[in-house]
Amino acid sequence: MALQTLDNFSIDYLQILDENGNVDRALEPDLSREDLLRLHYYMTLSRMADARMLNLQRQGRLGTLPAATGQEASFCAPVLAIRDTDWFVGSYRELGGRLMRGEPLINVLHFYNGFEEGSFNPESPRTLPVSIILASQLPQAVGLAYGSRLQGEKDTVALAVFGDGATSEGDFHEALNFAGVLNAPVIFLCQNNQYAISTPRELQTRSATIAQKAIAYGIPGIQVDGNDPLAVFKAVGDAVKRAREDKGPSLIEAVTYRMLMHTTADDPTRYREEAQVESWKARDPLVRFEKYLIQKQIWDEKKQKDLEDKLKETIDQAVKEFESKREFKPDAPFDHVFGNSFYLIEQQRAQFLENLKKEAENG
Ligand SMILES: Cc1ncc(C[n+]2csc(CCOP(=O)(O)OP(=O)(O)O)c2C)c(N)n1
Repeated sequence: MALQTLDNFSIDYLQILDENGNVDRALEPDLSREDLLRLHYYMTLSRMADARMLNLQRQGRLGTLPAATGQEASFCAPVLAIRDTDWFVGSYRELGGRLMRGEPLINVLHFYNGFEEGSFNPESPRTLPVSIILASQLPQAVGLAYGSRLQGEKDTVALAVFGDGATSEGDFHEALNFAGVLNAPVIFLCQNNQYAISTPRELQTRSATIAQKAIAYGIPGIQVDGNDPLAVFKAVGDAVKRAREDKGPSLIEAVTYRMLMHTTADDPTRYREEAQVESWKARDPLVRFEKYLIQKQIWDEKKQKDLEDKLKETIDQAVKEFESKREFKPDAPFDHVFGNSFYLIEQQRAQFLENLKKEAENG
């Protein structure tokens, strides 16, 4: 019997705004001036806050933090495509996206200084806190999306964000499988920033793209230029529309680049060439977006300068406030393990407080 071909597949790549600011008019999303400026505001705030936090960390005024510079389009544009009533289920490299979801900058500063209080965001109860355990947030996103439907919310969706390294975790595959089988309204957004700490994308998976992993789970997958805010917005917007119409989950691979270190505890010069970093500088999402806004005649150099001055003040104010309040309950993390008090956790809390006391006594 002759061999039969059971299936063929192809994966699309989407770019709308190229490195030089040229836009494909046929694909250009119809975004209002207000939305475009909002997106630009948060991308710029994210870039400036990242730089400032890195300085604070180097001065010993902040703990370890992950650098977000270069990935602003891939984590801000998706937030523009969802509603406050949708779930945002991220990991730890979505600074501007979280700020867009209403997280105050001071919370970010508290979190990266080790204070659990930074995770508390009453303004946006559907934004989950930072998740450090890779891919662990993905099955939760499926549960939230599926659960919302079961509870009668007709058009709520969940946006789940993770890195390329997270796709090697079992949780990623379990989440995609469950989402497919349950037809859960989830958008899986992979920020492929080329590295998982020092592991390059090529050593992460033998698949030519991460997007094609969707095929195995029977859901749509697309690769987009992750430094093109218009392409990211369109791909996420299309996936959100499908999810709201009960057409199920999607996987989007946003191809981007981590311009700086993995975290402040990392030295990227040990595993990647400067020439590679330079080549990605030419694809900077902010430079490209500003060219686009200038072409549309809604932006200019003076507005840029005024915005940067204003954001500097906003950041200064948040840092000042952050540094004026440093006294927190040291055992706060024990409060949030379970909804109710649990004796084993209480035993550990008591031991932890006892140890702290001893340390203080011993100087
Ligand atoms: C389950 C698990 N294993 C290992 C780690 C340690 N770790 C933290 S970040 C990281 C790399 C993650 O890379 P990627 O998913 O590509 O995201 P990126 O940091 O590049 O944004 C690793 C291995 C972890 N946090 N969780």
